[in-house]
Amino acid sequence: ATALIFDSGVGGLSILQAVSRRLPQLSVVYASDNAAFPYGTKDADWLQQRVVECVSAISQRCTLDIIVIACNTASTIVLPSLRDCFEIPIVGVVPAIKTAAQETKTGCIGLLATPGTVTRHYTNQLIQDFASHCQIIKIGSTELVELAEQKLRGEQICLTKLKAVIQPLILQAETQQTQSLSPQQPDQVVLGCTHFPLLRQELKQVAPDINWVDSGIAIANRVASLLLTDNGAVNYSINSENQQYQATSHTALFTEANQQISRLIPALK
Ligand code: DGN
Repeated sequence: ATALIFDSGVGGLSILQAVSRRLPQLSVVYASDNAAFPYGTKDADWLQQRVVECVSAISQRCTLDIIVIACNTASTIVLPSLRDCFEIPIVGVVPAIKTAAQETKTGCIGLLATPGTVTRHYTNQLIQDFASHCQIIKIGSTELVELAEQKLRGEQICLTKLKAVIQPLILQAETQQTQSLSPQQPDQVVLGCTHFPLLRQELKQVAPDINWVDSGIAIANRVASLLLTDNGAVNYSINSENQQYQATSHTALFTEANQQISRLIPALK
């Protein structure tokens, strides 16, 4: 069996990493629509059509058994159209609001995602359904997405830039600390963009008291449950050449990114 893992850029590699750990021998096609990067600022209707077009084009070139939209920005709008077009399982990645809302001790959680994701109806519905008892600080940032891309290109990351983006979360924490009681301090922050777990080390460095919550392991478990048979037998083929990279623009970056991600694995826990 072959899984497609799809994102606008390198963010989906954080999902690929979790999936590959759970199912080490799964054959994976990682596809990046880097010609249309970044997705976070694109119009929702345009994006919906674009993702369906890309996935359709890939599915004509390889036989797919499961599709993982490893992008929150796309998943919050495109899953119903994809399910209309394909009969194989479609797994989407959406912000782990439910987990953060369950884990918070302070009653305040953060959502760090793209400008698209923080404003989507889908996201607001998640908040209403699972976190209506929490205070939420939402930050939509394209800058962090760029920083993650830079990191995977092997470039130096500017921590001052990163800190400036997440300042509302830290400020909140610092203000509350000085007042010594902290019912509204964000202790759980959702990484609602698949690029952001790639910056986990830097985020921890800048805000060590925050627990950064992502969906990687949950997605890997979901993929495994869809690919493993009821008695736990492996329902996918073993393939030594089990990862390939495709992109709508040049692909060199992805070969590099893949090497980078191997080096990052210990840091990503
Ligand atoms: N990695 C994507 C996400 O999870 O939303 C979006 C990145 C982008 O293209 N802005």
